[in-house]
Amino acid sequence: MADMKQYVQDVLDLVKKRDPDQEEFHNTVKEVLTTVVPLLEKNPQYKEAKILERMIEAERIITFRVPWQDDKGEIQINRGYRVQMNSAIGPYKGGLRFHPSVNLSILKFLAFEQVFKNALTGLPIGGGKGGSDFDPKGKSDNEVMHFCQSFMTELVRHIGPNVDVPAGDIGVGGREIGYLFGQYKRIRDSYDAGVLTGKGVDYWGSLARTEATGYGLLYFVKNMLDAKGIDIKGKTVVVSGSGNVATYAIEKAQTLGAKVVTCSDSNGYVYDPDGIDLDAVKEIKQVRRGRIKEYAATHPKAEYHEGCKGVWTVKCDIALPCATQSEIDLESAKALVANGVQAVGEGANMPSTLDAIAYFQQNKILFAPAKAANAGGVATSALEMAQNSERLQWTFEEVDGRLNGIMKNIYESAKKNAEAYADPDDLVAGANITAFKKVADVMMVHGLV
Ligand code: NDP
Ligand code: 2IT
Repeated sequence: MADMKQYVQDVLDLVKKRDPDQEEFHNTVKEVLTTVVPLLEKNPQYKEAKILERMIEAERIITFRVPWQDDKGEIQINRGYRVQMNSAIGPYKGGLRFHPSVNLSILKFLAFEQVFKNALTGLPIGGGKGGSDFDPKGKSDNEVMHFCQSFMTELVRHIGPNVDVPAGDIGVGGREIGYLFGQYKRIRDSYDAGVLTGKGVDYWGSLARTEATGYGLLYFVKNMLDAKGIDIKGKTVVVSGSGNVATYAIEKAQTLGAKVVTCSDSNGYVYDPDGIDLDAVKEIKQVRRGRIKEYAATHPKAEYHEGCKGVWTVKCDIALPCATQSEIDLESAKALVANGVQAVGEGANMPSTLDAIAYFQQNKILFAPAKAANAGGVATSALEMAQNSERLQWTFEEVDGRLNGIMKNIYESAKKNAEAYADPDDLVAGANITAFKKVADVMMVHGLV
């Protein structure tokens, strides 16, 4: 054990030495590598083949200039990226994030997570991620379109249905995917529908893709609770975010009979003791593209609080972080545990810091890690690719049924490997070991590439 622990430490030191300023990337690599030590012990061939050193180095990283003109005629320059992390088990697959905070560290962390998440789905997709420091907030449709067209004019040469298949993430939804696809099609002069996922259902998008990440999160959490004999019905749930993942997590939680009392955006959160009125949230966020503060104006019993961190001080049985990375730090984890939280399910990518995860685990809180719990979105993207290949569209029920089955499989495989290699309830280790083994074994088969 000491030998492999040292090997992992050496690789972590290497990651830090090469890119000292990439903290988000360091953290995700640390989370994965420290939990796979027992697997490395049993499989010394991975060390001999330097699998870890290969996994931490992206196969390719592209950065590019994105020039565009705003509505005032002023020239704007953003930076675009695509991190093609690992293509062992399929074409690179993963979302695009448009947010001012985007940088290489964040995209490398997201791409690294994506490699293992995608392996967990059991579907043939490798891992990648991309995006830009463009801020869609406050921009007109026209400005968003011009930005997307310029972004795709460069990205087009790096992607394709069998090469790299982007989709949405923060700041990239149906509107952006539409503009990106239109420009791709125009430049390529070819209807390569499978080059992007999250498309509209009238142009080869999959039914249930919009709902998939949030629904999948609840399917996973339900599996985790069922195994402990806990009924989700009647439970109080705290959700952060009010975007794609949060909205459909709230929807499915409510369908399953839970009471969701919060949602948030980057300015603050609303607490509604009657349970969140999801139609109102959809109207504010999806139709008006407004701020969650507006909810309180039409719901007199609801309270709006400035600052998003306070959401974790609301008493609940289940917490579902669905906004962004590092939103639950140790202090927030302590507040949740002190208030009696029973389960945490990560809808966002890496929403809990490493010390927050450790605190949940020490306190025996059921913990559903992001790369397992939010894999329903990308799994359904892979189902969209399958539908595009056969030029057919499956029904909502067909896609949703498959999603439910995929989430059950992910839960069961993570649980099985937690039992075999770690603490039987440690789904972080279980998910990492399941995914790592699959990717590492295929990399071994492919030889030194
Ligand atoms: P959206 O852009 O639809 O929504 C993001 C939500 O999170 C908004 O409410 C936004 O508020 C809030 N948010 C964003 N950044 C911050 C921040 N720095 N601090 C506080 N709140 C913030 O994105 P998604 O719902 O698609 O993504 C949410 C999370 O889920 C991300 O971590 C993403 O990587 C992950 N994810 C998404 C998947 C998908 O299919 N879309 C699949 C798997 C994971 P505001 O409007 O103020 O910015
Ligand atoms: O983080 C994620 O898994 C996503 N943003 C979805 C990626 C995808 O290709 O559907």
